[in-house]
Amino acid sequence: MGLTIAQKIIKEHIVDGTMTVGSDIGLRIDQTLTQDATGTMAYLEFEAIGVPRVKTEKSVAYIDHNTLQTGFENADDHRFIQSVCKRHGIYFSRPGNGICHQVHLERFGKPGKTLIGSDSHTPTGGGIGMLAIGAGGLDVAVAMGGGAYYITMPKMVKVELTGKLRPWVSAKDIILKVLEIMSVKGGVGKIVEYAGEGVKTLSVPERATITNMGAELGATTSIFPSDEITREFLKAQGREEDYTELKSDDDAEYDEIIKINLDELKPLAACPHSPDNIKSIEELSGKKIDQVCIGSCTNSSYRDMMKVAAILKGKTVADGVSLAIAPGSKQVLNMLALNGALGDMIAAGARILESACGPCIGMGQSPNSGGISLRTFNRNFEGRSGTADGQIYLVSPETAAASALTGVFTDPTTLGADVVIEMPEKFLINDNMVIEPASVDEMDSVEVLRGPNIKPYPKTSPLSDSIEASCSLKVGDNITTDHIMPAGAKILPLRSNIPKISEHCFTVCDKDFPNRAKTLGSSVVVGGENYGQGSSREHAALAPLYLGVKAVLVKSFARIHRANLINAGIIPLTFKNADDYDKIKLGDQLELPNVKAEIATGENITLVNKTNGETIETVCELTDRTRDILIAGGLLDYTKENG
Ligand code: MIC
Ligand code: SF4
Repeated sequence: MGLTIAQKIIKEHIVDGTMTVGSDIGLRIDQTLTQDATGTMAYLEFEAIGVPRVKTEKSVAYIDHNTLQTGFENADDHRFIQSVCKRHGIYFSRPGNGICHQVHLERFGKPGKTLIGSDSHTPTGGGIGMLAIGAGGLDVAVAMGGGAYYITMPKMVKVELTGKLRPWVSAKDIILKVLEIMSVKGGVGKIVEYAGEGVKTLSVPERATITNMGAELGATTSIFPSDEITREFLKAQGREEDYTELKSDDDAEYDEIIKINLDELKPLAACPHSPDNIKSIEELSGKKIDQVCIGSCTNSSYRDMMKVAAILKGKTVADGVSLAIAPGSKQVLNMLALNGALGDMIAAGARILESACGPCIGMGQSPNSGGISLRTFNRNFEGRSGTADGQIYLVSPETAAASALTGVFTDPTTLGADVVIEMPEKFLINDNMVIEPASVDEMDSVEVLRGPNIKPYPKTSPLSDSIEASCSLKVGDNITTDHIMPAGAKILPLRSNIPKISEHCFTVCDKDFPNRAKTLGSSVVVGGENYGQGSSREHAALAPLYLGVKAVLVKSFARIHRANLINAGIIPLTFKNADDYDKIKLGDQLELPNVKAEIATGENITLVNKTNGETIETVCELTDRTRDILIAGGLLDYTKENG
C-alpha cells in the first residue's frame, strides 16, 4: 500500500511504536520553535531537564506575543529567553522580527522535516510540506533535549481541491469551508492533507493560511505537497537548497475524503463565537461594523498585505471604523515600506501595528462594547479580544479591507477587476534580528538573566493510591483554553509566574473558581465535549495543578490540552456513559478509591460520588509511557527519572 505525505515523513522519523492508527508513536524532532508566552516556562523546563545544549537540527525562540510591555514582566521574560538561547544553542528571533509561524515559514522551515512548537498554530509549516505540530512547552523542552515527541498515530483525511479560486475569493475562504464541513472537533486524531489540481493554483503563503487554521479543526496537523511552487518560494527566500519534493503515492489510502471545488467558493465569515460558525459574506452584507484588524499568523504574508494595500490605495477608512494592520514579519513590513504599499495603507487611515500577535491575543485593540470586529485571525472565542461582549468575525484580508472602506460587511467580489499579486522573485532577506547562540566553547560563560516575576515550575507529587476531591467546577461543551487560562494584555505578563496567573484560572466561567479550588485543596473539574480546544498553552494545565486539581472528567478532550494535563500529572478522565455527566454537581464530594492501581493496570477508573452515592465508570486511555508519566507525577519528573 502506498503512503500519504504525512505517513512518509512519519516513517522517516518514527523512533518508537508502529504506524497503526490509534497507537502511540514517538517521533524524532528536527526543529522546534517557541514563542515568548509559552517560552519562558518551556525554557525553565528545559533547564530543569539539565541538557546543556539543544540536540535538534534547529531550535528557534520567537518574541511575538507579549510585546505590549506595560510593566517590567514581559521585557524581563524576553531577556531571560534571549540569555537562555545564547547559552543552550537556540536561535533567538528578537521582538520586532515577526510572528513565529510567519518567520519560521519564511526563514527556517524545510519540507520533509518534523517541527514541534509550543504554539497550536505550528502546523503553518505544513504549507511548505513540513510535519509541523503544536505541543505543550514541556514536550518542546523534551524534544530540545533530544527526546522523542509522542502522538497518537492519526487517521488521514484528504481534502481534494479542484478548479481555481474566483477573483477576490481567498485561501481563508477555503479553510473556512473546511471548518464548516468538519467542525472544530472534526479533525481530532487526524492529519489533513491537501491534494488535487487546485493545490497548484495556491502559493505557499495561501497554503500556510490553510494549514495554520487546521488547528481550529482540532487536527494533529495539516500538510500540502512540496512541489515547484514550494521550490519557487524557497528560492525567493534564498534557500532553494532546502527544497525536496514531497507527494503522496498514487495508491495512498485515506480514511476520509472531502472534495471542494474552488470555482464554487464564495467569501465566507466565521461568526461569533466559534471558527466553525460559518456564513457567507453575501448573507451578512450591509451589516454595520466597528473595527477591522488585519494580520496574525493566519493572514499577514506579503501577498495578503499587498492585496490589502491595493484595495485601500487612494481611499479612506469609513467613519466609525478603526482599521489596524499588523504585517506578519519584519521581512513583510520592510518590503511594504520599500515598495510604497505601506504608504498606501497609512494614507487610507490604517493604524499600523508592530509585527506581532497583538490584537489576536487581546494585546491591545480590544473593540468597543458589543463592537463588531472583522478580523483576518483564526480564533473568535468569546472574550478573547479583550472585550467580553465583542462580536468577532473571522474573514479574509480581501473581505476585511473592502469592509473597512464601506463600514459594513462587504463582499469583495463586488470590487470589480481583480488585483493579482505576483509572488516576488526575491524576498528581502535580512536576518539581522536573529541572534545566533554562543559557540560550544563560550556557552558556559553566558549568564542567564532572570527577572523577579519568573517563578519555578509548580510542585508535583507522584500519584497517590486514592484521591478524595470535590467537584470545584462544572462546565459545558467546547470549553477553550481561553476559558481555562485567559490571555490578554493584563494576564499574559504573568505567564512565567504560575501562582499569580492561577488567580485568573477559569474566571471567564466562574470568578470564584481560583479561591474555591485553593480552599478545597484537592478537586476535580467536570466538563463536556471537546474540552480544552484552542491553544497549546500548558498554563491551562499548570494553573489547575497549582490550584489542586487532580483530575478533569469530561465527555471528550482536545488533543494538545489532554497531553498537557498528562504532562502536568493531572488525570484526564472521560465518562464511559456521557449521560453520567448529570450525576455530578458543583461541590459534590468525589472519590477515586483505587486510582493508582487502576491506572497501573488498565483504563477503567472508578469514581464514587459520595454526595449522591452514585458510582460512575470513567475511562483513562493510556499507553505504557503516559501511564508511567501519570504515576511519576508528570512528564518533568518522568524525564528526570528516565532520562
Ligand atoms: C493562541 O493563539 O491562542 C496562542 C496565544 O498563540 C496560543 C499560545 C499561548 O497561549 O501562548 C496557542 O495558539 O497555542
Ligand atoms: Fe499569535 Fe494569534 Fe497566531 Fe496565536 S493565533 S500565534 S496569538 S497571531
